[in-house]
Amino acid sequence: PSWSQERTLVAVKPDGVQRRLVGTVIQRFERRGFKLVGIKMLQAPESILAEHYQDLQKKPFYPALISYMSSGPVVAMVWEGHNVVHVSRAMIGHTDSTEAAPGTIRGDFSIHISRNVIHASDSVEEAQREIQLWFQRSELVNWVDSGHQASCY
Ligand code: DGI
Repeated sequence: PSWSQERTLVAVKPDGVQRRLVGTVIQRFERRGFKLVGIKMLQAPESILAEHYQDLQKKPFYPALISYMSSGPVVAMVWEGHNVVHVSRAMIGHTDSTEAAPGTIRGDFSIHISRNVIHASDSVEEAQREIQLWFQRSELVNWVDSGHQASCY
């Protein structure tokens, strides 16, 4: 088989941190077989949030979105693995928690679009842009998978 070594940006949003869901999120990504190559907790500055959500600036919910995302710390992560961008989107579920299927992170832990627990990049191009926005190159760790856990590699 051929394997893509994609990377994506995942962030546990302030409501997810408040609700102690950081470990659950990490566990789901690890169990799926993805590799954590960067992680940090930060109170996101508005400059990062404005760039992160640049496509939504004209939306009526934008001010509330920025205030929610600034309301407490987030845990930003970079995950690596085969088709990680696509698979992460499936794992987090529909943007609107009401439509998110049970078994997805939003479908299991959220009931409202404005408190939907987690972010994951929605395309390979967006992932590259977002990783550069949230992380310095030196903060990403290129560790080699020994094959102990991911026997399929
Ligand atoms: O990539 P997603 O997070 O799934 O969705 P997105 O990039 O379209 O929107 C970013 C975030 O903005 C989303 O996770 C929650 C919020 N949002 C999107 N649409 C609405 C919204 N919030 C409210 N209150 N109402 C919306 O219609």
